[in-house]
Amino acid sequence: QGIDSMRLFLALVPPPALRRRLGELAERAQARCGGRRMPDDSLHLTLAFLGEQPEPRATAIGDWLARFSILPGSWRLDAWGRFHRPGIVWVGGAEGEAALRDLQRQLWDGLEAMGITGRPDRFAPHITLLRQARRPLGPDLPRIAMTWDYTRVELIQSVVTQQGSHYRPLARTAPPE
Ligand code: 2AM
Repeated sequence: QGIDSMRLFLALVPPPALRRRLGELAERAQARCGGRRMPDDSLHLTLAFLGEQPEPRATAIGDWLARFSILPGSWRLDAWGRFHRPGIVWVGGAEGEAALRDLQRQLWDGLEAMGITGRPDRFAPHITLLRQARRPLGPDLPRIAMTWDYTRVELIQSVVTQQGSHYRPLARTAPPE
């Protein structure tokens, strides 16, 4: 990671009350599955992972995002899930996913118009709670019933350090019209 390049992504960030509830779920999941918990203040839904971008481009993306406002939506969280290779344990849900897919598509249309590549073939909306979990999900995990009402997308820098990565918000979409 060079001094003039930044690792960036676009994400929805849960409001503090939801973040705390997700943090409690992460604690329960870690007791069951092991692995490393995402810090509460890092919990998010990635809409677009941009990878390393030169600093002037980060500024251009931030300016573009600030001129853009999104259609607010609600995502119903009611499911546990797991990606095998990196031992990721996540939460998500089908209700409200279509709107997230539309949002992801719209964001990538704008990013591609700016010359950014990396649009994924598939998009599986999820909130990562654990990484490197070794044990399987089990029936003793709590039932999830939460609603995430979102109104804006943030541009976030992932600063990678020896202690892990931490996230720095750089810009956000305009308030909904
Ligand atoms: P994850 O939570 O499923 O691991 C910041 O790193 C965010 O971007 C994380 O939410 C991570 O998703 C996602 N991310 C990291 N590297 C990625 C990659 N190579 N491709 C797609 N998404 C990535």
